[in-house]
Amino acid sequence: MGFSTDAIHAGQIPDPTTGAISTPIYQTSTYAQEELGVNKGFEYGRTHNLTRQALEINIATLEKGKYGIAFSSGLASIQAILGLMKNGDHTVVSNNVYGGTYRLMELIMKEYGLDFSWVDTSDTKNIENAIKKNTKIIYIETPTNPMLNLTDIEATAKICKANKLICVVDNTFMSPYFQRPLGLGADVVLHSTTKYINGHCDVVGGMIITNDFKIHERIKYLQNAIGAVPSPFDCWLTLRATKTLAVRMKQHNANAIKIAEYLSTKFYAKKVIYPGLKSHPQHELAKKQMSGFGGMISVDFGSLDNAKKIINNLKIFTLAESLGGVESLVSHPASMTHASVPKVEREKFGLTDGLIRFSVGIEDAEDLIADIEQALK
Ligand code: P1T
Repeated sequence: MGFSTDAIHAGQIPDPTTGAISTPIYQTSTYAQEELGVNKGFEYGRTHNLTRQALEINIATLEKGKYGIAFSSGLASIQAILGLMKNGDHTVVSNNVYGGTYRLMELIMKEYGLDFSWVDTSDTKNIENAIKKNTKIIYIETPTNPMLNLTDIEATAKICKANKLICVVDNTFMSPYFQRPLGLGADVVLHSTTKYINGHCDVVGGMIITNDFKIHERIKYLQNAIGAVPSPFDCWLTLRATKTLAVRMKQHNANAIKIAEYLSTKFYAKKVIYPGLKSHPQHELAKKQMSGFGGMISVDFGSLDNAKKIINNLKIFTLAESLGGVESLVSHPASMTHASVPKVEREKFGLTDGLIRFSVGIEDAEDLIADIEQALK
């Protein structure tokens, strides 16, 4: 089936009683059991929920994966992935990832005996060089948040196969509409569904997708054992949102191309970073492994002072954490999403105090450009 047909139909469970076309919100914490040891396969809300199951099948289908496992946030899904490791195991990670991912790995899980190496994975030689005897996982975010660096997924997956490692890809910035890492050889894909997949800034959620039965079994076990599950209502909202994922992504992409090209002509913008621009050092890789360039643009305006002035003067772009919603947002990564990454580490990969991140929404591009134009003035 095509992407939109799957998005609208995969995993949808019509109400068995009435045939309601919208998957019901099974808002229950537990299930009546007929007698001791006899039930309908549903025992407790943390373990089983049909609205959640519908969402898991839906998103797994969009990623062309067999299994989807839903979580109450993107970070909860990353925590579950780290549950594939044991005390003393090592992971190689992209040096630029979402700040919360860095915080969870380096500032929390390290204290529990997990080891991490932070390398520039845009050059896959750095990945090979960082592999140790105790390495278990190669974890890449591509494109990265907020520098939009790409990692070659196919090449990384090959390195993982050769070294018997698990290849994990955070696909949040592209969504399955523009990039499907499992088809390129990755073992595990994860999403902060808070972003493009839900796309309306009204749900926090996460999802893990895999084709590997053993990984699925372990993650499913952790989902129940740790208990960071999404509510039935959040699952229903996200399920409703995936139906329009294709149309939203096309519009995010079309708007972002126009805005990135506009910003590239502006003298104040020291550096405009967008994978769809020919000036992006990995534009060719972007064309190879993605079918679009997405809605995220990062721009270095040279100083904190310039960044502040522009952010404070934007009217349609709202200053807020998060991204990927229909409404355009702007953020200052150094003081917001990446504040837990030490300044010296941030600046190593170009995340300066003058950097602004635009999450381009699906409003009219002319209005968004006019908004930036008046803020620059
Ligand atoms: O916020 P949460 O749903 O827990 O997802 C965490 C996460 C994981 N991966 C990526 C690439 C992300 O961007 C995020 C969350 N990012 C933001 C909140 C942000 O504003 O960048």
